[in-house]
Amino acid sequence: MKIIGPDIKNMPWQEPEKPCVDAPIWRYTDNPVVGRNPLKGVSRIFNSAVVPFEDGFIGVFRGEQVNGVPYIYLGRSGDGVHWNFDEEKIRFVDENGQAFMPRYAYDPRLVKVDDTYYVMWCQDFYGAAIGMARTRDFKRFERLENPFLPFNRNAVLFPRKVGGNFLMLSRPSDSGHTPFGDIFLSESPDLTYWGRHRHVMGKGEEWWQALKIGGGAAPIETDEGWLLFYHGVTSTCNGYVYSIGGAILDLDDPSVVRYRCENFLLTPEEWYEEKGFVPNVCFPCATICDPSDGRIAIYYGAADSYIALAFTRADEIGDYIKEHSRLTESDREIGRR
Ligand code: BMA
Repeated sequence: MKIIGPDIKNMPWQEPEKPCVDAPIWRYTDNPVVGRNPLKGVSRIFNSAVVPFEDGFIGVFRGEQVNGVPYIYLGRSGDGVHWNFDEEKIRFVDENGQAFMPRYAYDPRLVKVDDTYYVMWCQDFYGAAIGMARTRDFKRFERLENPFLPFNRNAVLFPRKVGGNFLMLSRPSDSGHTPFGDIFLSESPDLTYWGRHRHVMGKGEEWWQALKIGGGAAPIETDEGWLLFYHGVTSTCNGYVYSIGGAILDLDDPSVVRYRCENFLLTPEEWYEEKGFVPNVCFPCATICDPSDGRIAIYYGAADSYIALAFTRADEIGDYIKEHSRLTESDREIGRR
């Protein structure tokens, strides 16, 4: 499996210390890369997204303020591992330059399409819904119309248009802790009007993803389809457990799932995943990839308290997903009823 996109030579990377027992994915040995109380007024940073920018990396970070309200903070890094955060949260403006701040904002994703960077997050729009903004320079962040009606979460744009339209995955939900949820796909010619909604994949038949799923990192374009790292959730007597799953969507019609791994790729095992504000959460929000040799770094929120990094290679993870693929009827269909 070959990744399609610009080479990123200086991406964060570490070879595995020992061979992987199951899925070919391994954690960074110095995890977590962002710890507690990272900023004055912010107790935890987690569930955040990064992209290559200029000579290094830049990202939008979910910062849980000490009053409990989450907002999005900008962070910069030379190596993708050590991060410096702006002390002030990102202040959005509307198209006329007037302040247009959401009441709260969390779980941001960050995706470059052509020469523009788009931020999507979850916010209050009379209940949990998707907010969206664009920037070219990471100085001015212009709010766009909210793409979807409430309630919805986990929106993530594809890194290029398909068939002339922007594509976005999202997970319709309720306004609470949502004990259900499938991934859907929507199209837009202009990022204002969204339609042609399609069902992509439902909660899985396997226990680890049997409650709900949600789009994670932006899909990675490969010669075999869109490689998607998503989160799958199960419900236990002691609460939800969030694991990372993998699927490959059709390149031309991503509402069709080509392969979907029946095994989780990563599940809470380390102290920073099992112990924290919300225990047992691995929540992927971004990847950085180097197409020249297939290296992939996955950024994931851990236990709603930290940011952690895991690594894999496109050909190895692609083979693992294909070898362990188990599709349902709703995965195979185009998702229109
Ligand atoms: C989800 C979101 C995520 C969070 C997860 C586990 O509903 O709120 O931000 O990581 O729950 O608490």
